[in-house]
Amino acid sequence: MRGYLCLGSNLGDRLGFIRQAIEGLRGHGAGILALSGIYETLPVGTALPQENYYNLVALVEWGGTPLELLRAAAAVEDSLGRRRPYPNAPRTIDIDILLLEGVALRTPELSVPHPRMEERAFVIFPLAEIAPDIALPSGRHILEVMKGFSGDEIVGARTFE
Ligand code: PH2
Ligand code: MG
Ligand code: MG
Repeated sequence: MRGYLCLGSNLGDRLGFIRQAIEGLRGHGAGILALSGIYETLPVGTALPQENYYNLVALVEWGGTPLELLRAAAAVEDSLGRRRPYPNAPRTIDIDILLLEGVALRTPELSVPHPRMEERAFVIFPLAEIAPDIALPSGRHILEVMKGFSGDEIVGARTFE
């Protein structure tokens, strides 16, 4: 099945962690079909000041189940030294599942589509770059949702690789 993942890093060598995470996902059997650019974004929902994030969205092909993809993503996070001292703590890498073709899942462990994805400019801007034609879970077109953001949370964007 195809799916979209959002990667984020705001601790240490942010670009390096994003690169290593993509390689790690490949190593766990994910096919990487498309990558957005790297978006430098202001941290959202963090109590204390933090470094800006680097965010990127990837289109992947996955041969296993949604839970197996979640476990693969968690294994890559662990391999890159991810720690969880408190909610929304700075992180070397975060890999979130946004959408999976044909999947609607609500469990304590995994919710797909990602319940907050349409509220987040750091998700919608890179997603729109590689999926400018998709309808989002709400039924709204992605470009219409994008127009609702001021763009202030996006500090900059650059091509990747
Ligand atoms: N991830 C969060 C919380 N806040 N802010 C930005 N800009 N980018 C993120 O990836 C991000 C965030 C929780 O995972
Ligand atoms: Mg996240
Ligand atoms: Mg996460």
